[in-house]
Amino acid sequence: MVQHGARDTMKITNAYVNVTSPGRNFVRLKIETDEGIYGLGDSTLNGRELAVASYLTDHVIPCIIGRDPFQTEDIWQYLYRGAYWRRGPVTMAAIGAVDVALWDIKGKALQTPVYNLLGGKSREGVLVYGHATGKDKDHALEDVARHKEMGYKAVRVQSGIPGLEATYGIAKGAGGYEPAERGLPSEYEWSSELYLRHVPKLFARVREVFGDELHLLHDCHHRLTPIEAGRLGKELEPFHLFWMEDPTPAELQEGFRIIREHTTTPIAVGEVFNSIWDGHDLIRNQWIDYLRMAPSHGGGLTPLKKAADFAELYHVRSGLHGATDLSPVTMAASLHFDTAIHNFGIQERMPHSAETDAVFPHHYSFKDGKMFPGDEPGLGVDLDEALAAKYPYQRAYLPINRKLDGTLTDW
Ligand code: KDG
Ligand code: MG
Repeated sequence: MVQHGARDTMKITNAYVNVTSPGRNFVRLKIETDEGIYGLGDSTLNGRELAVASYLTDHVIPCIIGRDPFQTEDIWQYLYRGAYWRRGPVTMAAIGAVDVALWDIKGKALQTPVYNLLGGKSREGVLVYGHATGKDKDHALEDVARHKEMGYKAVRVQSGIPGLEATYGIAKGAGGYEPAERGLPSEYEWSSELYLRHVPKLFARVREVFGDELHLLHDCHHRLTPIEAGRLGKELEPFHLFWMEDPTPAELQEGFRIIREHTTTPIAVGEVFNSIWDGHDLIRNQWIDYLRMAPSHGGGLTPLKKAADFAELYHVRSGLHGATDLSPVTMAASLHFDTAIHNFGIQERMPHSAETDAVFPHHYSFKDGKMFPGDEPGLGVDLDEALAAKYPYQRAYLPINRKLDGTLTDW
């Protein structure tokens, strides 16, 4: 084997994209090298998968053949600066897949898990939160109890809202919900008035039944105005939430100042960010507490480490997005990252289906409310290509949400 120290330069010889749909769509990049080592990246962009697949196949892969896969920094800058058209979810998901695949290669070549390349272990196991949902308060409470039994120490709680037919983020049958639905986008209805009336009652009940120990989280899915979010945060204060997520859309970063001025409920934001610049003001003004950008959407591990180090200066911790549209490759990359960085907060865990897990065999695991990346060299995740080929892409979208007067919500 080539010694990687004073090593010969390894070369990228081939790369290709695979779109597979074991229950839901995933876009996976494989980068191969002249030493037979390969790396995997995830560029799944929920509802826009084929745009990223084309961006990679048609525009990125031809530019990386022949390069040294150890040059994670230079290749990232080459793809980011070199494109001229910076940022945006499609570009950054594509760059993110390349970057994560290169860290996987580097770890395998050096025979060490990726967390060792990011600073080494800062902790044994990372605290994760699961999703409890129910069509009403009582069903949500049952699901919280189920999560406690599974060992979770932190649970996100969402429930149907009295007066609204259906709400995004609530499981339709038994088990969890799936963010994207096959076919053209379905539509849900929304009323901030009904929602704001309901949520404090939900959390009052959860605390009454489960006491103070359990960490509780809640996702507003960007639907409130800043002043409405301030009101909700204030009303939730007696139930001391771990966080209130995406209270308002973050394009107007200074909107968060209003929320901060009205409540001490901690705020998490960033699952739709694709660059540190999306949250730069939020962080430096200390308007948020947790940054949710994940490696697949945020351009890879290279920029995410910089974002975490910047956030650390302002007491902002990580809370990486981990819904089912982030493939096992991203889950593995996130767990290595969470294990290594100092300002880790919590990691989202929405378990993948058995079909998905079979397509992406992996070494990470869950026990007693924590996840562990495993100690395999690289990321410790693979793709069963033959099995993946049995699940061709199927059109699927995130749903659309309309207010009761028919106009669209922010999301
Ligand atoms: O693709 C979007 C979903 O991942 C997102 O809606 C799920 O809000 C979500 C979350 O917090 O996991
Ligand atoms: Mg969310």
